Amino acid sequence: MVYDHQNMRRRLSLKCCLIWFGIPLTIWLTFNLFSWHLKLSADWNQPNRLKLRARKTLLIRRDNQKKGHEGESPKFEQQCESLSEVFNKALVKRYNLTVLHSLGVVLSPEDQKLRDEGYQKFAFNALISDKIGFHRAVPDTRDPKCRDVRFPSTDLDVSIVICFFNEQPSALLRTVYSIIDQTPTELLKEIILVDDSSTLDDISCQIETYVNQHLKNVKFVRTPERQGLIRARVFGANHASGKVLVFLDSHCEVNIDWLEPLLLRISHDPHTVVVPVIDMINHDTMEYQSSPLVRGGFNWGLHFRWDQLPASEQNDPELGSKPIQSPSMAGGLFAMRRDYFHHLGEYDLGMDIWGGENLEISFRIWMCGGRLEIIPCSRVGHIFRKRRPYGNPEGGDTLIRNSLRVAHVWMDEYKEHFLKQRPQAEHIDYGDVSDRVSLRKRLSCKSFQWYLKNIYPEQVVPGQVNTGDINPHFPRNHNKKEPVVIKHGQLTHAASGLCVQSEKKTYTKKALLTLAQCDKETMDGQKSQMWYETVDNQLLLAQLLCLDVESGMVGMSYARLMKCHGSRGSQAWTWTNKDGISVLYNPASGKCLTVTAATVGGNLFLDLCTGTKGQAFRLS
Ligand code: UD2
Ligand code: MN
Repeated sequence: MVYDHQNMRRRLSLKCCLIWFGIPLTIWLTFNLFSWHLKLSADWNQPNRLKLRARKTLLIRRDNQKKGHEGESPKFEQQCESLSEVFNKALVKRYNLTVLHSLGVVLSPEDQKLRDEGYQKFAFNALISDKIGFHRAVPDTRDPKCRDVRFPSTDLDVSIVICFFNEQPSALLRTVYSIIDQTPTELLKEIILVDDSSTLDDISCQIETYVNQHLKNVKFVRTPERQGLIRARVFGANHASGKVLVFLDSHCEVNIDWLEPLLLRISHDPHTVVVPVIDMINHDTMEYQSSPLVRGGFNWGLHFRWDQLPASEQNDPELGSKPIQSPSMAGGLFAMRRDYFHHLGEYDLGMDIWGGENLEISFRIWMCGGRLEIIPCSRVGHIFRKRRPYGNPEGGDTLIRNSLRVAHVWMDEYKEHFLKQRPQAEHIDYGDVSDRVSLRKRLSCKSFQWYLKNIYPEQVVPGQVNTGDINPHFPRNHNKKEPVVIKHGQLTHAASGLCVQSEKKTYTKKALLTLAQCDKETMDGQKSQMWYETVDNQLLLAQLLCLDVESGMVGMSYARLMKCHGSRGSQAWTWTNKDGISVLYNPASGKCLTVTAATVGGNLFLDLCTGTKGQAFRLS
C-alpha cells in the first residue's frame, strides 16, 4: 500500500512535469524554429538560388560549430583579441606629411612584421594606419565656393552600406568613425557593415565584437558565404531602412559636409544618383590628397577610366561647386534613394566578386531614365592600392565575365567593339542574363546608341568619325605633375666617398643602383651620376627615372629606378638628421637608404634607420 502510494506520487509528479515544462518547451522550440525560418527568408530577400545557398551554408556552419564542441574550436566564437581604441574627440588630430613619415619608421621587428604582413594581406601600409588609429582630421579639399553653400533641412535619412572582405581593422573603423564624426546625427539612420565572409577569422571577430560593444548605430551582418562585393551590397541594402542608400568601400575617410550636398541633389530629383569626388589616400603613407575634377568614362575593353571634363564644363565659372554630369561612375562610392535602387534592379546578382557592376549600373541609370552626377562639394578619400589583395575563390577573371554580362544586356550592337577588344571573352560562359534582359524591357530603357549620342558623345566609336570633344585617356594617377627641381648633383655615399649610379643605362626601368667611382670629369659620368631632387621629395637620375623602393615584399627592400609616379610613397626621400648624420628616409618602407657593401659594386637597399655612418649620404 505504502509502495503503491509512493508510486502514485511519482507518476503524478511526472505528469505535472510534463504539463508544466514539456508543453511550454515544445511551444518554445516550435516558435524558435518558425522564427528562424522567417528570419532567413526576410534577411535574404533574394532569388531562390541564393536563399538555398544561404540555408545550406548556415547548416554547414552549425555543423562545424557542433564539431567544434567535440574537438576543434568553433569558427565564430567570440574569443579574439579585442580592439581597444574608443571614440574620444579630443584625440582627433591632423597628421601632416612629416608626422605621417615619422609614424612609418620601422623601429622594431614587430613594426617590420606588422608592416610586411599588412602589405601582403591588405596592400597598404598597416603600420601607419594603426598608428593613426580610428580618428583623424583630413584636409578640407573642397573648392572654397562650397563653404558658402547652405543646406535646407530635409526629410531624407541614410543607411550607409559598407561591405568588406578581409579588411584591415583600423582602416575599416576609421571609415566608420569618419562617418560618425562628420555626419549630422539626424541624417544618419544607420551604418550597415557587411562582412562578406572574411577568411581572416580573427579580424572578422575583432570587428564584430568591437562594433557590438561600442557602436550603437552600426549593424554588423555577415553573408552566409562569400558573395563578392556585388551580391554583398544587395545583401546589405536588404537590411537597410533609411530613405537613401550610400555605398562606401571599407577603406575610406569622408570629408567635412560630405553628405549634405549629395542629399540636396537627391531631394531635388529622386532619380538622380550622386557620387562624391574620390580623393586619394596614399597606400604607402596614408596621406590624404585632393583629386582634380574629372568624370567617369570607359574604354571599349570595358575598363573604367577617368576623363577630362569637356571644354564647356571646364570654362564654367561655377566649376568646383556645380554638379557634373558623368557618363559612368568608379563604382565604390555613391548615393541613391533606396526605393529607386530597388526599382532600378539593384545589381546583376549573376556577377561575381569584383568588377563590371560600376559600368552596368551607370548604363542602367542613364538608359532607364535616371541621371548620374559627380558632386564636387562632397569629397571622400579612398585608399587606392597598387594591387587587389584578394582573389576569386573559384579562380578566373571575374571582371571579364561580369563585363560580358554588361555587354550582352546593355550594349546592343556596340558589344562587338568589346568582343573585338577582348577576344578571349568569346569562350567564357557568362551565365544566364535573361532576368536582366527582361528588366531592361520592363523599365523601357533606351538604346545604347541613345546613351552614346546623348550622354557620352565624346566617346570615340571605332570606325566612326568623332564629332564630340577630344577624349584623351586620363591616367589613373591624375596627381602627376612636372617635377620641380630644387637641387641637383652627385649622390655620394659619405663613408666610402663613392657615387650612386644605375647598374644599367640611366633609362632602364627596374635597374638596381650601385656604388661607383665618382666621375665629375666626363660628360657621360656627369650624366649617369647626376641626381635631381624635386619639391615632392623625388630623386631623379639624369632627369629620367625616379629612385624607388621595391616595397611590400617581406625581407629586404632594394632601391631601384622606376618611372616617376608622382604620388610620393615609394619614391619619396626625405633628408633626415639622425644623430648628426644625414640619412635618406623613405616613408613607404619606413627605412633608410643603405649599402650592402661600401665598395665599388655595392648595391643600395633599405634598412632600419640606425644613423650609423654607412647610412650617410649627401647630394652635391
Ligand atoms: C573599384 C571600386 C569598388 C568596385 C570595383 C569594381 C571605388 C573607389 N572602388 O575598385 O567599389 O566598384 O571598382 O567592382 O570606386 N569586397 C567584398 N567582397 C569581395 C571583394 C571585395 O565585400 O569579395 C569589398 C572590399 O572589401 C571593398 C569593396 O568591396 O570594401 C570594394 O572592393 P575593392 O576596394 O577591392 O575595389 P577597388 O576599390 O579596387
Ligand atoms: Mn576600394
